[in-house]
Amino acid sequence: MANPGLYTLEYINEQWQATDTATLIFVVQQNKVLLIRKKRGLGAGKINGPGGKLEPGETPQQCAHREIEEELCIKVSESQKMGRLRFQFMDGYSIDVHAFVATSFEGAPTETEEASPLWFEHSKIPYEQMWADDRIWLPKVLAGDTVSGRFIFLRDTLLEHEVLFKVDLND
Ligand code: 8DG
Repeated sequence: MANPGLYTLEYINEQWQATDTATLIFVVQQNKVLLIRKKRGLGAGKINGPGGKLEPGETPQQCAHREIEEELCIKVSESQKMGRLRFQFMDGYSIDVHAFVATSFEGAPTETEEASPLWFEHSKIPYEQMWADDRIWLPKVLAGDTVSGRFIFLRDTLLEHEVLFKVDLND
C-alpha cells in the first residue's frame, strides 16, 4: 500500500495476503503452559509461544511441530488448531499466524540458540513481556476457545484489533 496511514481493519479482508505465514504452538500441561524467551527473529527478547515461519511445502501444523523441535528440542506429534491471527504492520509488513495447542510431547524442553523454555501457570503468564495482543486472546485459547483475530500494529504498539472467539477455523 502506497500510504501506510491508510491501513484499517477492513484492509485485512478476504483478499489480504500476508508477507509471511507463520505458526505458534502452546504446549499445555495441568495448569501450565510452555513458553519461550525468544532470542532472535521477529519479537526477539519477548516471551512467546514457540513457532516461526512456514517453509516451502509445509502445512502450518507441520511447521509448528518442526519449530518447537528446533527451538526447544521436544517432539510434538498431535496438536489442535486453535487460532488464526492476522497482523498488519504500518510499515507494510504483514504476517498470517496459525496457532495450535498440544497437550503432550516427547523429550525435555532444552535451551537452544533460538529460545529458552519457560513454564508458566496460566494465572502468571507475563503478558507485559509479550506481544500486546496476546493478553486479549491467549487466556481464552488456553481455556479451550478458538480465536480469529485481526490486528494493526505500529512497530510494537497495537493500534486496532477485532477478535472473535469460538469460530470455525476450517478455512
Ligand atoms: P527466522 O529465523 O526465519 O527469522 O525466524 P522464524 O523462527 O522462521 O520466524 P519468526 O521471526 O520467529 O516468526 C515470527 C513469530 O512471531 C511467529 O511465531 C509468529 C509470532 N508472532 C508475530 N506476531 C505475534 C503476536 O502479536 N503475538 C504472538 N504471540 N506471536 C506473534 O509475528
